[in-house]
Amino acid sequence: MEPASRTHLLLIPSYNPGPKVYETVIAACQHWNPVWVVVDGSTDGTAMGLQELAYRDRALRVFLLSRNGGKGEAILFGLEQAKLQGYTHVLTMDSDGQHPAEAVPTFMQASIQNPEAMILGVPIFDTSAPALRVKGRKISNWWANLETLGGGIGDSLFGFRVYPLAPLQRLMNKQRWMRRFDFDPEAAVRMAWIGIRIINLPASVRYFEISDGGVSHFHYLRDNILLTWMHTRLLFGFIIRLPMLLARRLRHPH
Ligand SMILES: Nc1nc2c(ncn2[C@@H]2O[C@H](COP(=O)(O)OP(=O)(O)OP(=O)(O)O)[C@@H](O)[C@H]2O)c(=O)[nH]1
Ligand SMILES: [Mg+2]
Repeated sequence: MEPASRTHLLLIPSYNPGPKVYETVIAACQHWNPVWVVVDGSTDGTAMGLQELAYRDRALRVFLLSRNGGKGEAILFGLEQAKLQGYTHVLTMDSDGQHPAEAVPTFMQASIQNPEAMILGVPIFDTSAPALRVKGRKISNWWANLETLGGGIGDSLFGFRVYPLAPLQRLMNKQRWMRRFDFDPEAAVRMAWIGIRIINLPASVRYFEISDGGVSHFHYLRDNILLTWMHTRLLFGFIIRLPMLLARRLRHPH
């Protein structure tokens, strides 16, 4: 087992991922220590199974939330606990096996060498990725780059990232958004606004067939409405911050 990091934590929010979560979490523990899973009111029996894994693996800790609060809410819970334990950075990873556990050490090293920056994963899709989702991301990325005045967000939706803990927790506590699927894009944009440097690193993504344990909770209509509302409020935030963003751009043209 890896010696435990005291600064960098691997945080996995999890909502009804099905049995795929076990191999995901086992792979995570092979590449990092410590690993925390926040079970976000799951009803698929994985809370029990994950607790059993945690009995056997001291690198793993499992938190159970009794009610489903959404991805962002589960991450915020993890941030609060992590702060109490003295961690300074978290790598967020999905529980459904889509993110590459083997890339965790590279992402953590990038963060250890650049602690003031956030490390954003840029997805490398293979042929398993649905075309509609790949196109949808381009729209979200276009908006995110407008909202940050070309701030350099490589991908706005990909949740495989290392965040400096304190600024992320502060900005989440200041407002009540970012609790569901709006977490990933809004976190990237708001962190860029407060001047957190961005480092983009490639990471492979896999989409699994349902027969192979693939699970998605992305509801096309519901979540596109959520994301449209999110970009609307970020656009207002952008307009208010435009003078600041322009001044910053003039000081540091890239
Ligand atoms: N959808 C959803 N995910 C949650 C929630 N709470 C925690 N999560 C976790 O957030 C991560 C992302 O959820 P997914 O449903 O896979 O979303 P996604 O990967 O953006 O969408 P796909 O590309 O369709 O898989 C997973 O690890 C979930 O288990 C929640 O309330 N809803
Ligand atoms: Mg997924």
